[in-house]
Amino acid sequence: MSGLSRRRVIARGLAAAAGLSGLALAERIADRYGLVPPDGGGVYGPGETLTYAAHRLLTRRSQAREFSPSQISSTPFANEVAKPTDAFKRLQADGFRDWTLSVEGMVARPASLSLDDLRRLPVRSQITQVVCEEGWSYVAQWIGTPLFEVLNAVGLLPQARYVVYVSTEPDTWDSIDLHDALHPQTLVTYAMNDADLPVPFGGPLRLRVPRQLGYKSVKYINRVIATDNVKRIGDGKGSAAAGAGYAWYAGI
Ligand SMILES: Nc1nc2c(c(=O)[nH]1)N[C@H]1C(S)=C(S)[C@@H](COP(=O)(O)O)O[C@H]1N2
Ligand SMILES: [Mo]
Repeated sequence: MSGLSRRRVIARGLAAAAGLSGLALAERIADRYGLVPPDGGGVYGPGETLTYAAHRLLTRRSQAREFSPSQISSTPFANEVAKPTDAFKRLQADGFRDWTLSVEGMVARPASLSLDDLRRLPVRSQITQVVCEEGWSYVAQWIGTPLFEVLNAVGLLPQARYVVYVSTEPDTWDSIDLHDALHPQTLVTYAMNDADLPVPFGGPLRLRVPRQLGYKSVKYINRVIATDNVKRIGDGKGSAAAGAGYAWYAGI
């Protein structure tokens, strides 16, 4: 059974067991655990809320699968990206010396971090799979600092519920809830397979969210924004991909 249909069955089972309609169950679970997708009760309606809530309940402590070094793909596939902007090319010509990650929003000490600043934070390396919604995947080693280390460094405020991350690629941004933002496998990644992260794979900086589909792992990030609400950003669906019809929550 595919992950998606398995989740549907689980969600239906939960609803049946509780003797509730989808909407009532979604609301009850969401209320109880604070599991509300940014569009909860809105455009996506109860189906999305229920899938998200059911998946979250079942995977609260789960880790994305990690692989052994011998399983690293010898020919990882870099998906096509938009042509780099002139601003990106200027930064690249200088070895990304001036690349910064701005950390802003609901944080005590907003900061602009260079790649060297990020390299000074605790390092984590993990071998995980990029899984594209189109059906292909590859395994690579990703090296960086957990997003929670960055958020701790700037003092995440208690009101924050989501973390938005923005690419230098126009109209490319996404968001995750705090569960994923603070998860130890969510990595601000600057290296891959023991080398600086190559540009086709998102260099110099990419957020790896290995517990969700590949499109949540946005390349070329230069802004991270902690917020309590994503409704006022873009078209209010929590990400550019969601605006284009993909699920905001893409757990695997
Ligand atoms: N900036 C940016 N990030 C992106 C994309 C993109 O087009 N632009 N594509 C996404 C999609 S759909 C997938 S499946 C993965 C692919 O990662 P890869 O290029 O390392 O295979 O990157 C994601 N991150
Ligand atoms: Mo993808």
